[in-house]
Amino acid sequence: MAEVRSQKDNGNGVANPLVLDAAVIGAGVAGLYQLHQLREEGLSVRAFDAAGGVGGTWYWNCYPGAKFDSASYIYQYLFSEELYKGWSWSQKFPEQPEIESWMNYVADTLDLRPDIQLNTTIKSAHYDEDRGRWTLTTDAGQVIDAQFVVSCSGMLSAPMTNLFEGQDSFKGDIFHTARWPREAVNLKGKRVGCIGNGATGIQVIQTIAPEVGELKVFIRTPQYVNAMNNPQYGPAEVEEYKSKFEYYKERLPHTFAGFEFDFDNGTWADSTPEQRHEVLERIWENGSLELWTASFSELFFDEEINEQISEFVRNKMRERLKDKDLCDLLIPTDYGFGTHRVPLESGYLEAYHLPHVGIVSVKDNPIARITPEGIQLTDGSTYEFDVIILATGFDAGSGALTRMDIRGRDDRSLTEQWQQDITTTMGLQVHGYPNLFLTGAPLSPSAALCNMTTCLQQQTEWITSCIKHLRNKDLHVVEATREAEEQWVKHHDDLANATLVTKTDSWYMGSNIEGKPRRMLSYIGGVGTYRQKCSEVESQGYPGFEMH
Ligand code: NA7
Repeated sequence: MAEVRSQKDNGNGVANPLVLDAAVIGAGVAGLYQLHQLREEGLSVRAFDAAGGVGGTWYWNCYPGAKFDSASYIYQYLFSEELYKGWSWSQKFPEQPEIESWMNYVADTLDLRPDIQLNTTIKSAHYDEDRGRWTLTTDAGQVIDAQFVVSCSGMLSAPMTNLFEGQDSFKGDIFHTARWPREAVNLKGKRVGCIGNGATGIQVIQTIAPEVGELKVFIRTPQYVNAMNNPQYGPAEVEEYKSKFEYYKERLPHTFAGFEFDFDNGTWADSTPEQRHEVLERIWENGSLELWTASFSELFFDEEINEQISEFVRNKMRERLKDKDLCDLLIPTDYGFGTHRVPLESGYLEAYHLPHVGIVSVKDNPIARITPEGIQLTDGSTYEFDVIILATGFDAGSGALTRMDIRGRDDRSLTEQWQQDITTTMGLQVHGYPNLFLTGAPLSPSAALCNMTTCLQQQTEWITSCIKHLRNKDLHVVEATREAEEQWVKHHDDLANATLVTKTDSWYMGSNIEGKPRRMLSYIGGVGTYRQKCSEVESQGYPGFEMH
């Protein structure tokens, strides 16, 4: 482990900064592995995280029912067989406490804790061109002087917590799902209002419905849902998936979305109606994200085919919903299946059959404000609650970065720049911000369309190789060129604009945030293709990245 120094003056007039080769922002899936890799390379490195523990998403999202939508055996680090096999999952889609424990297992097994600083929010990061180094400041006023900054701050880590007028006046408890209290919250018998029915809201609703006294769900946009098939794992199942370690390691990085499945069913166009039906039914029974990310790729491009697959899902939902009113409120008709994130669920639809659970449609009558007693709609109608749950999502992809004051060359501000347009070079760097590397950032698959561990491992490994390359050549600064960025943005947009995803409003397009530039956040060329493009850049000596 390289020594971390503190020196009197960093040459920038700051006394006693913590001097590092690399500062990693975040100690979640990406941050832990990035820290490990850079440390192995002999860099002095420290990871900083606002949370009180490691895990990132899996630390913060401790709301009732939080769980994986990726199978546990692939939401894994695959660089170490020992690490992979040293942990045994209890089921296919485990819940947050088990996932957080696994992240702690990773931190302990790799002995990362000495180089992780928790309860620390990075407030700003400013680049000094003369010195080729970054100065970071924390919420506690600590100053860090680092040659490299790697943001592992997460693509869904900036929660939309303050959305409604009057929120502070509410007399009961109000919780955003991503800021759920660490201590248990007693909802038994309480009157609960839940705003939001995305992947998060669905997990909360199906979990708390049986125990609360009353639950009203405020729905603006209904969701296509896919029933989860979640078997428990005993020793035989664990042994079975562990025996496939090499297979997953080879397979996952090269599929469309970093899962074990891919578009291997032929095309819709070339299949008979019977074959299509067989494929959809078989995949449906698997109860995973396969229907979305590995059934027929035309789903993303062809409106007619998308409509037929959407109708297949609608029919599955109709079979479970008992009355027409519920079908009208819960089954989407005005956008296509898979054009935004498809949630998995377990009993979500059935929760609405409980007599104390109801839906308030806020599509045409939006929420106006939160009052001391509850939620008031635009037409003046009010609903009284003891607890309000905000399952209202995130400023995705860019929010974690724009909430920091990041300034690159010539004092340019990333926050201001991304108010105009959100661009990156392969999601790994932004022109004008030398030695700043990104993970889980816009214009890469890890901004959304990926089994996150697959993509974050690839990105952090690319970053490590790039830093290693620089050091081997005795170079100090790397920056994506303007031309490379423009080319990447064009390539990204050409692919995105050919899809139906751009026609649907959601966080995938940034349209959940007022004033956010509308653009597809995630690269949709596929995880395998993206990886190949990144590898080419690396093997060709980093064309498009200026080094000195
Ligand atoms: P999402 O998917 O962004 O869902 C947020 C939900 O909150 C969604 O149903 C929104 O309705 C709803 N929302 C947000 N603002 C309002 C207002 N003002 N009024 C009514 N309803 C509102 O976030 P999640 O946390 O569920 O999921 C994020 C990702 O985490 C998920 O995709 C997985 O990858 C993990 P809308 O659809 O905008 O009409």
